[in-house]
Amino acid sequence: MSARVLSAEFVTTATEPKGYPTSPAPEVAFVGRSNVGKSSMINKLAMRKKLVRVSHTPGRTRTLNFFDVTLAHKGGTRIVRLCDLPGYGFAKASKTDRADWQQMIAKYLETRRDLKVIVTIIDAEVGPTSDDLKMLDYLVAQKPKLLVAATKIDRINKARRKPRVIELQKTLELPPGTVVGFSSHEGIGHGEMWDILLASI
Ligand SMILES: Nc1nc2c(ncn2[C@@H]2O[C@H](COP(=O)(O)OP(=O)(O)OP(=O)(O)O)[C@@H](O)[C@H]2O)c(=O)[nH]1
Ligand SMILES: [Mg+2]
Repeated sequence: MSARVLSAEFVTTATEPKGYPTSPAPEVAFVGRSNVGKSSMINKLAMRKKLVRVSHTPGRTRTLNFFDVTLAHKGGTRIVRLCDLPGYGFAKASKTDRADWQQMIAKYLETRRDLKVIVTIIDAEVGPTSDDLKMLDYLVAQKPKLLVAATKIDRINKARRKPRVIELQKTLELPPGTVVGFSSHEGIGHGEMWDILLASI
């Protein structure tokens, strides 16, 4: 990994544009099914164990949460803002909750000017669910660059990890290099992810 995390801090929580952070910083958003491992991924990328709360009950994250990570990169310092979004496909959520969620996420993803990359997280072992595919269809039509993280890859046999990432990339019909194998638990893929993110913002 060519970058080194110097510090990470919570910035703010928001549900509407008027609550978004106002200081300029390139932003990366993390979307994915409830419980897929979004918050864990942000902790791993920030090199912090408890920057974001990781939940055992799905559907815990209900708002947009912003975090600033400062990195040493190529002799300079860069700040990247990470946005943790509530997960989709939470079975117990009410219809109204789902509609609120959709509106909150769509408004953010479609209007946020500083948003440079959207990381869609799928479960490496399970592969894309129908909800994931719907989300990806919607996201490829958006402006920011799209990256897919196949997380919990620690659950796959070591020898099968690389072929699985290539298989997922082909299934999703995405260009090579846009699917990254990741594990928050075993620390796989965060260097590669930072390299791609820093090259894209
Ligand atoms: N094996 C394995 N488990 C993981 C990994 N990342 C997260 N988990 C587990 O998956 C569960 C959900 O993790 P979170 O990071 O809270 O998931 P989330 O997507 O933020 O969930 P919501 O906020 O509820 O949408 C927790 O029990 C984590 O310990 C991983 O890389 N490998
Ligand atoms: Mg979460």
